[in-house]
Amino acid sequence: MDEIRIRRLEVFARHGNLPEETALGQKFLISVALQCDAGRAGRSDALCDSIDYAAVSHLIKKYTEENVFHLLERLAQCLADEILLAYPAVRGIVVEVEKPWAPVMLPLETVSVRIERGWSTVYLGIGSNMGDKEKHLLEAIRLLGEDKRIRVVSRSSFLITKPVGYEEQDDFLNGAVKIETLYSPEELLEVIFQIEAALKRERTIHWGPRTIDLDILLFDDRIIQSERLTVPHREMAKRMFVLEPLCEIAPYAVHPVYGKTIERLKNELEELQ
Ligand code: A4P
Ligand code: MG
Repeated sequence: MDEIRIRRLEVFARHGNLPEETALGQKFLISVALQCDAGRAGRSDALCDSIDYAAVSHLIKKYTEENVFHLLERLAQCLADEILLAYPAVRGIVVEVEKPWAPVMLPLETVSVRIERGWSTVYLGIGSNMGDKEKHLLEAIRLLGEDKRIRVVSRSSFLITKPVGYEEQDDFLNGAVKIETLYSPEELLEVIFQIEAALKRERTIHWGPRTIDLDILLFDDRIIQSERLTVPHREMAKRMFVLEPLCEIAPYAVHPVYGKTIERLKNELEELQ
């Protein structure tokens, strides 16, 4: 991907863990690489088609001067967030913050923190089988879109499906949603729990009736297995109520464990049924 770079912008600010650092201030050198598509501006020669590095430099200077943090990690994270939210065309960013006068009492050139952040592409499965099911699905999507760190890109149509697993319950309404997010997978899971709580989901019967269920199906091409999270969703390849809506919006997304497209997984499941 193309990059626009700002190298070692000098800012005098007060970040640091020691009282002297916050009282006296010191020099910080800030570098960023903005990942974006420079092709359009390359053809049009118009600044409105690109990202104005002067404006970004001023944003960095103002933000760094006006805030005070203990850690360089925090400053780097906040700068990444500020820029990614202010410039939707920036897909990803590398931020490096150097502190050449860090009070280490040793002859070093500089200390620094370098981070990479960006928008991840995520597919969510959504389902409801209680009350006004369509309203619950639409409300969940609305709440996702209200979060500034989430952009809802598209959604499938909603399908009526027979319950799988615990069968003594009402039919489901299922769909799939494509989002872009600045959250990590664990953070996104927290957001999902909050949305489920807001829609009064109660965890009673496993695989049982629910006003809303949100599952992370795919998160970029990542494979995650932690205590709280398995991505891609463990059951997705066996479930037509997941593959059918997902195939509608992402037929060529690839399941990173099986190395197959969603369309192919769906066709294979159809043959088994
Ligand atoms: N968890 C692990 N990985 C993930 C992930 N990728 N996305 C953990 C979301 N959560 C994940 O989920 C239990 C725990 O899974 C969470 O605490 C999280 O840490 P839950 O939503 O609380 O419980 P659940 O939904 O009852 O269980 P589970 O295993 O998530 O069930 P599923 O897979 O969501 O299936 N039939 C039809 N036709 N349509 C449906 O939508 N849904 C289910 C539930 C069963 N039958 C259905 C449908
Ligand atoms: Mg679930």
